[in-house]
Amino acid sequence: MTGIRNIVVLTGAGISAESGIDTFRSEGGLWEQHRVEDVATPEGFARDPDLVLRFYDMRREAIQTKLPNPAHQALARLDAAWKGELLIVTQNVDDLHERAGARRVLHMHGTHLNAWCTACDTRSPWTGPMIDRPPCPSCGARALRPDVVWFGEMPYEMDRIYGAIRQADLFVSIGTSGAVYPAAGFVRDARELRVRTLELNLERSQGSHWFHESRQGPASRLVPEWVN
Ligand code: BJW
Repeated sequence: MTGIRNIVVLTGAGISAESGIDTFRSEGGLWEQHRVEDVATPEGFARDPDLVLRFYDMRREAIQTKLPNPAHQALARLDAAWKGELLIVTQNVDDLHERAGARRVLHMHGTHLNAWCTACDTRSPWTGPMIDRPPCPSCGARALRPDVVWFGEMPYEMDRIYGAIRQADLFVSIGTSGAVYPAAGFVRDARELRVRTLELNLERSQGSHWFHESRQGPASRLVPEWVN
């Protein structure tokens, strides 16, 4: 990676697919089994909290049985070795980047492993179910929800992400369909700033044509090939 000092890596569900975690928009993916409006919007949660809490309880339990794959491990190696700036911006709510050993990770769509108390606005580490309406560890209110970003809500740490893209020499997108904004727009933001862009995805995505280079294949092969 000659001439590259600062890197922003965006990851999506495709990087965790080979760890056995369902993607959203692939055949048989989560959005074929559940209506987005029902389980991934604040309105859906207000209408039927039990449905939403069950959906997230099931996924929270499942991710804890999964393991990082060679793509997460390769990014963790890059994170440990890279002397310049590096930011791994993940849309994923699993913790497989961290469990592989990566440190410079930002969860723009939140995490399964936090509960957010809508009464006192505190986030607490959480691994168990929420369906039985447990009290908030901070204030005791029974007002917990998954700490994830639903449609219509503002993704986390956008200023930090745009700041990192402005400083970047290279933007790499891994395992994301490019269907969900604002993440889907990062490649165009990067191009406007004359940042080099690379896509690693199983197939061509909705945004492939925006990248300087797009490589197709499984993340477990493409990411180690790119990092090494
Ligand atoms: C592999 C692989 C392997 C498989 N190896 N690859 C009209 C125009 C523009 C925007 C909007 C619009 N109408 C509404 C909006 C806004 C809306 C939006 O984008 N809607 C679109 C549907 C059009 N966005 C929002 O509401 C966001 N908030 C917002 O915009 O706030 C205002 C704002 C404006 C400007 C700046 C800042 C803020 C919030 C979006 C929240 C998304 N939430 C979810 C759920 C999170 C919690 C949970 O997990 O349940 O996030 S939805 C879901 O999609 C999840 C994901 O992070 C996200 C992206 O999915 P991802 O990761 O790309 O997965 P897939 O399944 O789509 O793709 C997987 C890819 O991997 C595929 O390409 C496969 O081929 C590939 N793959 N195996 C390599 N082995």
